Amino acid sequence: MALMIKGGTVVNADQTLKADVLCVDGKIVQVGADLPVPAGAEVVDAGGLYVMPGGIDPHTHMQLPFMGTVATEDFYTGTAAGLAGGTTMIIDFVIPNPQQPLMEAYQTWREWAAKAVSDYSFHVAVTWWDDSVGSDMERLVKEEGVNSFKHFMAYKNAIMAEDETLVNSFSRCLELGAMPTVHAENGELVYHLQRKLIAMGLTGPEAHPLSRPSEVEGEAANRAIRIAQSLGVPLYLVHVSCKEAVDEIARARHEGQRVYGEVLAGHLELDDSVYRNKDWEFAAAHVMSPPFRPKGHQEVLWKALQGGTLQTTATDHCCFCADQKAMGRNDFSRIPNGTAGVEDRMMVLWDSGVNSGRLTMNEFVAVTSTNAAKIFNVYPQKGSVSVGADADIVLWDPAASHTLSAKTHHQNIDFNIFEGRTVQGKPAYTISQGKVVFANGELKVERGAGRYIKRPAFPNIYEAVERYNRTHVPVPVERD
Ligand code: DUC
Ligand code: ZN
Ligand code: ZN
Ligand code: ZN
Repeated sequence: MALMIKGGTVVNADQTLKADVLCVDGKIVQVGADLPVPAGAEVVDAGGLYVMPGGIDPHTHMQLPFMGTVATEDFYTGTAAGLAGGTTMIIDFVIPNPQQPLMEAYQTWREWAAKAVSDYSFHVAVTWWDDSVGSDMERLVKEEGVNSFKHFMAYKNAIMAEDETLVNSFSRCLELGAMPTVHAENGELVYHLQRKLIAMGLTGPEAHPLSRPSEVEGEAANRAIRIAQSLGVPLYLVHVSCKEAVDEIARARHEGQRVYGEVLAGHLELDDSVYRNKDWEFAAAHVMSPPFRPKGHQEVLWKALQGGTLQTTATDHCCFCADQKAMGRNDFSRIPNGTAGVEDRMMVLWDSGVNSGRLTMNEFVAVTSTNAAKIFNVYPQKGSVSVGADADIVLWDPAASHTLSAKTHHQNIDFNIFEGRTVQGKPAYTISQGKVVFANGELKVERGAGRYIKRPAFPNIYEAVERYNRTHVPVPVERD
């Protein structure tokens, strides 16, 4: 099957050029000016459009069982919504219960994800520790193509990783050539502050941000970064939401540590006033962790993304509807945490990033796709419009506008945190595996067409780490 993308402007992270793109059997086989159209090829007119690598959302939670309920968006509806927004790959999270074998949880998530309509991959969470966890990590890296392990430093009495788990798992990541990642919030402090606020009679969603202030994230970010430094392992921080965490990452990077940071579209755009809205349902719909931050943090996050302290953008897409949020009517700490965005992320980033002049188009591609592909080691199979890459492409119309709304979005949730916002710039076509799957506002997806993408361990980073360790061997003092 051949697809010719004719007359567009190819925008990659590293260059922009006028070129046609020929896709055959799911791969890009030619990029160049005035390519002849092979007999029988489908032709898409990309005049006036930007031909960019499809977005990669490195942080989603489809159909996650969490806080006594299950996220409404499943792998079918969620990957379809992603395609409608130009995102052609997600990296979701396998989250084992404490004491559950990692391999068992991984198999469950693989079964759930078999209905996905776009390509996907998995990070696996390490929520507890014994030697069997270390063995499962080895199998996941060597046999299953999992090269990143997530650690929740929050959610005490559930999935929180204690320091013992962090140290053992980070150390195992180093041995295996895998990337440790953290949700950085001090779960002990969150638990303490939640109980204190409730005892004071603060039971509504306005207490949610007060129970997880930015210093709680700063402490955990610093702790994870220092543990990674002590062990000599790289580290990726998911959903960096505040100045305190940005400062820790910037400091570590200035000192030569390999630390990476992700920011969510929501944290860039919204502030904590949403939690003080008079409408309980509106406020509760925004409950996610880390929470939206006081005004001022958003600009720090934008500057960190522009300056390279943060490299990737994501959504933490985790959908709970009003009936589920209502579980926390009398206690904000029981409101299921999560907000949506897999469909909205690229449009919001383009509108607030490119239209405002904060990001060049190339930088937009880097932070929505290429950097995630590089950090999670699927580049240039993903994150690049180039010969040999997967034909996961978005044809972007910079002139078209679109109003984000729960009334029209494809996400399986009754709320949109960007409700009513009109953005300029949106996908005209989304192409997955060389097929047009979204055009003129219509999805044409096939259940189960998405493929599980293996991500090999990181030889480059880890060879450098090993060389460094070899040249910095501690020497005992000779004594008589
Ligand atoms: N935060 C959320 O808001 N939802 C899912 C998990 C998380 O860390
Ligand atoms: Zn998280
Ligand atoms: Zn998450
Ligand atoms: Zn519902």
